[in-house]
Amino acid sequence: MKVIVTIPAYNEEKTIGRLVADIRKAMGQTNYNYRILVLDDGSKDRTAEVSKKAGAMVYSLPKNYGLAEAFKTEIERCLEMKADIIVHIDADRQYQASEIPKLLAEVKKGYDLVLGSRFKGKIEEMPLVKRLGNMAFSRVISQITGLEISDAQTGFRAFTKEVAEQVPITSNHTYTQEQIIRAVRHKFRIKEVPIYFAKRHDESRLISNPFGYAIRAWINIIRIYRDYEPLKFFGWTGTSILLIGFILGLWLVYFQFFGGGAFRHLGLMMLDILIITIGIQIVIFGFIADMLRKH
Ligand SMILES: Nc1nc2c(ncn2[C@@H]2O[C@H](COP(=O)(O)OP(=O)(O)O)[C@@H](O)[C@H]2O)c(=O)[nH]1
Ligand SMILES: [Mg+2]
Repeated sequence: MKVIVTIPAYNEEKTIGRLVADIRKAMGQTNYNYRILVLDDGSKDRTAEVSKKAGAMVYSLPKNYGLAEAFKTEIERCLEMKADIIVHIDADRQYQASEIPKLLAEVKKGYDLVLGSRFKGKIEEMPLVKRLGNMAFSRVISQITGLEISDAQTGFRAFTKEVAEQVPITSNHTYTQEQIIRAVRHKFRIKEVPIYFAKRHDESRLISNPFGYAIRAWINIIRIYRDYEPLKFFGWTGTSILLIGFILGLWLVYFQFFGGGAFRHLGLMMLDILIITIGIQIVIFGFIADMLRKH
């Protein structure tokens, strides 16, 4: 069984060396055959150099592609290197390398995707906006998958090569959630394990301001619904618009009989026809999108 521990890193020279050492220590106490791969995403500091010195293999992208693209590359590289199990862990030492064997143990028991859950475990510190964002994402994912997921955005997970091969990651905004949704649809076995989440000692690479994060989180939740529940998404939008058209139509009918004739409000009548047409079209979009939906 070959395990590859893979780390996405963007300008993480301060922590990556110690993380690689932590991983070697934790994995050295097991009898897995393992390798460590740092996916350096166009870092401008000494991330690659420090990682190599600490004993990791390094794959450097020529420029900064962002975390989702880096995650796809990680999976490709790991499969090329014939990994049986892939462990993904963030570079900033917020997740504990010492807990990797705990995740691997669940894979050995037969789970295909094992998620380190911060909310089931312990969180040293997490800003409120992020905490709420994470909880909102997890609720949405639980609802879509019908599986109780407490931490859909965790950056600490272990999965088998079958998950890596069969679960395509296509979106660039929600890859953490996408892997879960698609793994459920492929009938893979998923397990959450409580883990410890430490405070980040310098600033987040992903989130520079909490307000921007909150807006992006909402946009992404809407995109998840659009992509994975298109009939509900367009169906509800279209039906709401139809309802407005219907109410306005009722008022016009009332006006026709009791208020001097609807034709005196020709503009409103035309507007109502327009609203109803738009509503119907959006519902039809829903059916088409449902037919073409990403599985
Ligand atoms: N490949 C890649 N990794 C990134 C990028 N931005 C952040 N990361 C890594 O993603 C992980 C999580 O980032 P972090 O800043 O800790 O996000 P937070 O914990 O959500 O605040 C860390 O390992 C970062 O180095 C990026 O643009 N590309
Ligand atoms: Mg972090």
